Amino acid sequence: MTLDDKTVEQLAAHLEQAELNAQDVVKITDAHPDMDFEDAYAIQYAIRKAKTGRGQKFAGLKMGLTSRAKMTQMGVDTPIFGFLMDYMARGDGEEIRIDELIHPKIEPEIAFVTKADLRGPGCHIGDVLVATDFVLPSMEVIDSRYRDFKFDLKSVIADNTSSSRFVAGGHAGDARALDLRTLGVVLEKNGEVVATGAGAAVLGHPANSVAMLANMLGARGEHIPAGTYIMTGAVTEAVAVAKGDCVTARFQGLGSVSVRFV
Ligand code: OOG
Ligand code: MG
Repeated sequence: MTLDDKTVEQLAAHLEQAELNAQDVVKITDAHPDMDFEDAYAIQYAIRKAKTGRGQKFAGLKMGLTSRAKMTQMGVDTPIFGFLMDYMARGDGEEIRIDELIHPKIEPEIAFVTKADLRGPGCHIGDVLVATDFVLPSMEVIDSRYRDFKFDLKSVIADNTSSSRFVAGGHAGDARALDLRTLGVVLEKNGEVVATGAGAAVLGHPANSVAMLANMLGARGEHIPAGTYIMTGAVTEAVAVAKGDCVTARFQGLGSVSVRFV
């Protein structure tokens, strides 16, 4: 840690205000070039604490930057994790208000729901498959609070990895019966295909993303509790959306999930 508690709290409030007011800000490493990864997660956890302190409910965890497509698009090369809250969730086919967001992008993701605790270090794909209740098609709407969606790893971790909205739909699948590596994903905007990918884009197998999350949490003395909804990271690059756009992600054998921006 290089930041004191007061600065962590101030930066958390600053980033959360940017989120809640849909107002972009300059990346925090500009003013705090020496901050480290511990500082970055401390700010993210302070935002989470502020939200739960106001009575909002924790809804799940997410991994980010787990695919080459995303790492290349954002110019960073290490997976990161963040959290999801109930107010970020939308149902399949529901609307997302664009005026509540800064410059949203959407990305298709394979989500896992666990039925047993997962603990690192040493968590691997086998542990994840045993502990998985089902997988679910989902999409994440990311909305970096940073100007022009430009950031470095520490800034984006502090900003809760750009988490903004998410939607799950389609039908639940059995992670052990499906070949999650070859599972194809097609992203459509207004009826046109805008991106395609397969599960293997996410760290070779999306279950590896859950294992990595358990190991990252394990290093902090935390674990993934049974019953956690986990988004494993975008299968394709993220696609910008505007008012009026309808977006559908089709997942091979698992149906589709849609949202509309109004
Ligand atoms: C960071 C969040 C990345 C993913 O699925 O890769 C992410 C960003 O790109 O703004 O959620
Ligand atoms: Mg994502």
